[in-house]
Amino acid sequence: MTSRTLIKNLAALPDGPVSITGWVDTVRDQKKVQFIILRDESGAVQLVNPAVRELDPEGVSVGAAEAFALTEQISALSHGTFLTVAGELKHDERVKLGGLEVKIGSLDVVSEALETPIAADSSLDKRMDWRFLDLRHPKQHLIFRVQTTFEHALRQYWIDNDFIEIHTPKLMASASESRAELFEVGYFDTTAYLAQSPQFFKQMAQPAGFGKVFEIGPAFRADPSFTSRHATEFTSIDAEISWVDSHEDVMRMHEELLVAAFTAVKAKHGAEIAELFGVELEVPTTPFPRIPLAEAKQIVADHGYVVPRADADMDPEGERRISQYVKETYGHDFVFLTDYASSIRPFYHMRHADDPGLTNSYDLIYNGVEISTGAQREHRIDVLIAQAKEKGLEPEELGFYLDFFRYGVPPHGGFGMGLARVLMLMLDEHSIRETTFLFRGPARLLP
Ligand code: AMO
Repeated sequence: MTSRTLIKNLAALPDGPVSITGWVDTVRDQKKVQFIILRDESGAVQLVNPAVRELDPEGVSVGAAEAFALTEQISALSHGTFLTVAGELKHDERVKLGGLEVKIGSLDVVSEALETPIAADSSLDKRMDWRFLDLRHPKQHLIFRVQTTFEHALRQYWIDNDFIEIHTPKLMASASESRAELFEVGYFDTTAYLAQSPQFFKQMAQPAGFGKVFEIGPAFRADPSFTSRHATEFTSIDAEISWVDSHEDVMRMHEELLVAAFTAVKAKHGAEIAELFGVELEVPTTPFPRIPLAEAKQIVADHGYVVPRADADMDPEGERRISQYVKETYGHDFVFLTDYASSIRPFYHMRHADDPGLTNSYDLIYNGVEISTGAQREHRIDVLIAQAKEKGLEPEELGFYLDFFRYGVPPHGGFGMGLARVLMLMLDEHSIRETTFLFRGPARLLP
């Protein structure tokens, strides 16, 4: 391995020799002095070199040729070039960037960069074409550091609460959600489908006696929409727990989990998020407000917006408005919309015992956008088959899934939550393209 000191660790070192690596952010090539701002994954530092513009004609001054060559080398450096640098660290309060500077002794160009094809004001689409360069900025790095901390905190919560982590197959023989959004792939002499969610398999862990399970993994939807919140491949955060009395138990776990994850993100990155995104991250309080969907639609109607279809889900504008109402009324960024009509929920959602028109289910809205769907599942095989048939599904199509309910299964429920959506809303970004490492959409399979 190349021996190097991370730039963020320079501050703690005494003045003296250091070796650092990174890429050129900027070069300020002045007559008498040259400055390079060098970046690595941990930060940025100013490098300095007293410029020697002409070779000493007598050749008497020791090192003059080397000093001249170094000046020429720095003048030729392009933005994005990767370097190793050996030099002398000097703490100096006058230096704006971190109060220190490295006087360059020698510099090796490890990999030279062509002129960058993107600028800060390039379109999002162009930035996506050059995503590896687009990602080279502190703001983008922070998104994925936040993602790392967020996922780690989710896992920690689940480990502390006796969950088992599962990895379910992404090649399936049938749909797990609606048949409309299925990707087909050739699979030897038959057809396979990319998993739209781990729904069936996380439920399978229930008759397997696992109790509580989670998965963070890819999900695929052949959804042709070009909105800021839809991708054809996304990372889904899923959990499923046994012995729930209703969706209320799922919501309680869900909100506790989010509090744990937001607490961790705020503790580790709160100051940087405020600085780079201008967002004062709020850790939500529990319980999150809960509003039945029908009531939520009435509330937004009373405030002047009628959700276009009375028999459908909230539309994006409705979600935005109910969030705004919840923020003004309860001071909360999250709201569970509950008790969706059976007509707009999948066959596997349990229905109310006293009103089969409603389900034990919810959507979680955060800062105006749906981030999650959860529910108690129907575990009684005869009811499950009847509900599937009502939705036009034949039991033969669901063969293996239905077997899960024939050999003993506890009541259970869970949720699925889109990782990129949570990050987008947490950081007040405008598209999940910004909070996905490499976005996949109907018109994007590259890079
Ligand atoms: P649902 O289909 O609502 O529910 O998906 C759950 C969450 O996944 C995210 N999501 C998406 N993110 C980006 N692009 C998409 N095309 C996309 N589709 C969904 C959203 C959404 O809220 N099996 C159920 C969950 C469950 O009941 O456990 C399911 O998949 O954040």
